[in-house]
Amino acid sequence: MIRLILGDQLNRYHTWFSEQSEDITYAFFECYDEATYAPHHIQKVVGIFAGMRAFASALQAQGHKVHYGSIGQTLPSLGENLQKLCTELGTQRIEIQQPDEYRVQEHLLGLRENGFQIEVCSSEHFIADVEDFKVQFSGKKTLLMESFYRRMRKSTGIFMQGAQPIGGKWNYDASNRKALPKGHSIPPRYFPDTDVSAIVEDIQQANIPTIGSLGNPKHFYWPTTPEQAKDIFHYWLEHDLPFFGDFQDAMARNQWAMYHSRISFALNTKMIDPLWVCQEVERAYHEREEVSINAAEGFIRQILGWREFMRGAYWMAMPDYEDLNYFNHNAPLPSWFWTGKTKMECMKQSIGQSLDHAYAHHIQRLMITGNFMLLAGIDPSEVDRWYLGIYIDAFQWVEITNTRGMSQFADGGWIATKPYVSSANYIHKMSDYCAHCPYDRKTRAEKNSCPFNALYWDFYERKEGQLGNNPRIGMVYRTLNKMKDADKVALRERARWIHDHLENL
Ligand code: FAD
Ligand code: DLZ
Ligand code: SF4
Repeated sequence: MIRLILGDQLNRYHTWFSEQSEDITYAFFECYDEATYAPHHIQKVVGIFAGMRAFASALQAQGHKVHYGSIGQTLPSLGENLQKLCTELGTQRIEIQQPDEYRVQEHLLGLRENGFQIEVCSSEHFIADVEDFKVQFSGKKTLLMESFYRRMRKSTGIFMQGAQPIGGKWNYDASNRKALPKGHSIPPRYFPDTDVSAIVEDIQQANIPTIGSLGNPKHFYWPTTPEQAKDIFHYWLEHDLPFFGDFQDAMARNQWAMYHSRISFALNTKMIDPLWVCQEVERAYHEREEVSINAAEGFIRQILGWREFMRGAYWMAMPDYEDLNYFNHNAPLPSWFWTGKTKMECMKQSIGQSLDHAYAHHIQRLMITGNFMLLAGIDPSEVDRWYLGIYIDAFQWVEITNTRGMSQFADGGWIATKPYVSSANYIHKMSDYCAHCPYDRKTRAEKNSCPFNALYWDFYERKEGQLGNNPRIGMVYRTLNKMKDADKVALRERARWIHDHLENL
């Protein structure tokens, strides 16, 4: 029998590995189709291959039988590789862990049509049950993360005191919106250090097209083993958690991770366990005075709440979700998204660091790049393609729900209760970007006015038919209605110019 291990199934504590048998071959395939279904960042491909190779070696060292197909030696697709291995081993039986992506699930289950016996078991990673999620939200026009999150707190007992939330409130988000004070310096971060030169060579020889840069291949700084992932997390827990709450939404030039944990890659590849992470944060809250309730609850909410919520939404909505486009947006993505070469400082910083590190934190993804893409009317499929390729933590279940749903409102408000757009006001409040930008954040319709300003008002004006009844944005329409006609005309003209010159911003 073959047991397939996908690049995002690096869970060493899976019950599969508690038994050892000569009849079981654990199979890993680095393959062209998986490495290229999106324009992947080099750090993402390297990180996944390095994680797979380390896991395969660990299993071998424990005495398990392993078949490892390195890139360059494999056939293009997972299915072709599996069929070939089945022939070699003289078996038709393949066990898989539930894949996280619809595309991969369909591809693997499709092998049944060729006579293969495919058994599916749990990946033993996620906390929530997808079927319960579907029951909770069946028939709902809008999914409410908050109600899901409270259920999760109650069912796991995480951050609870009996039946009540610790501190008496479920959610401390309102305390998590501070900008960095002037002169605040962020201490150095902890990074693992792995030599990935051999993997980089293999990727180059196999002609895998990638985007972004790698840095020094002798010092790869994303985790490739559970031990490294735990080291990053524990360092963050000790040094950064106390600041995480207050500055969760803050942005600063040349600070690519701020106080964020950088554990999404390790979580999504299942190197570490999400429930354990939440328990460790809760323990730190109880044991250390400097860990505030808004920091601890805010972090737990991201994992026990948002991450599990997005997974439930994904499996409830796929495959139709891939085609939703509520606003019928169809503009192409400006080419500078692949180079970072724009005059807009906020975009230059957010895209530049994404290309350099395969990472941007949540507010950069939502309120800088995503904000701009929605205001500019970019085709959501192009938006998805960019996010799915560029971020080291991007796997479709958590990418598309955040991008097409949360950020682009392409599902008409199923995941997000309002579009996440802003003018320069918000960006200026939360960052130092505007102070270093050639555009004027204060004006709306001048030649050098910040592009976000005209695009923002014009977006709401044009979408009134689709958004006008949303109570969460009544204030915007009241302000818009009070605007002088001449100002509106000027805004429309400036917005039109921007839409026509997206390439040149
Ligand atoms: P921290 O800020 O330290 O948060 C801790 C953990 O909480 C994260 O590691 C992550 O597992 C979880 N988390 C936080 N927010 C979310 C969220 N909205 N959805 C799901 N989990 C969350 N996250 C991904 O893992 N993969 C993606 O492809 C992805 N694409 C995104 C696209 C857009 C447009 C937006 C707005 C957000 C996206 N996110 C995605 C969510 C979030 O931005 C990242 O999880 C986070 O930036 C990862 O960095 P971190 O580990 O330092 O996070
Ligand atoms: C993302 C990725 C990449 C780049 N390469 C591989 C690979 O070569 N082999 C593999 O098994 N998985 C890879 N992955 C992850 C999968 O493409 C896919 O995104 C996840 O398994 C879906 O949950
Ligand atoms: Fe971004 Fe506008 Fe601020 Fe420039 S002025 S950094 S474009 S928000």
